[in-house]
Amino acid sequence: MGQSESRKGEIELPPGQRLQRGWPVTHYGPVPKFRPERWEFRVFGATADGDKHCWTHEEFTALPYTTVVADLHCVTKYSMPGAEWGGVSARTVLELAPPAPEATHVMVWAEYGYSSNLRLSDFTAEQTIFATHKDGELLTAEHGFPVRLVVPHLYAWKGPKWVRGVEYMTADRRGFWEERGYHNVGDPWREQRYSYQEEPGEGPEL
Ligand SMILES: Nc1nc2c(c(=O)[nH]1)N[C@H]1C(S)=C(S)[C@@H](COP(=O)(O)O)O[C@H]1N2
Ligand SMILES: [Mo]
Repeated sequence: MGQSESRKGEIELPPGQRLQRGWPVTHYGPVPKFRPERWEFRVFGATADGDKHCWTHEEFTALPYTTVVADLHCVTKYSMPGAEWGGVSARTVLELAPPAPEATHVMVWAEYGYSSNLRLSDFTAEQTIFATHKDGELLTAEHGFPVRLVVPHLYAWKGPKWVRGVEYMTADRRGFWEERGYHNVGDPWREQRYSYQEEPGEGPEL
């Protein structure tokens, strides 16, 4: 049963969202070319041991594989229900490359400098996953191959496609869309779409 299905079998969507058939492609800028020999997944910033942790593509795809069924909610008001995302749980990354106790937020970095910030509590959520697959198939280039983040309980811009790294932070900082007018937290169930809706404490000063 997908997250979007209620016990009565109805699809429940966050306020203001409508169902989307198929899987549209939504992003800013070009689709990056994957170069396996240059690719690495890097965890840096406020790590527990103060070191940077890097995985090659081969190493990253050898990490424990898990699946999560979740919906994707785009802030432009469409939702794609019930996808099965497969890949590496954020919790696995946190275990293998733990943050320092002072870390409170993360910045997830993607190709071309796209980024999105998350509270550490959103990143450590059970369903947060670095997806390599959708519905059992490898992601296509336009959907984020080789790795995209999926944070099911937040709007989809919080999940960068073409992820290259995670920065542990000891204070919050805005990512790409969060700097450009989107809400710092981005909870679709509370319809946190735009930064002007932010309550005190929900984001760094603009
Ligand atoms: N690197 C990168 N990731 C991104 C974006 C982007 O512009 N660049 N757009 C986000 C937005 S707004 C959405 S709705 C989803 C769309 O994912 P899809 O194209 O696989 O449907 O990707 C997110 N991840
Ligand atoms: Mo989006």
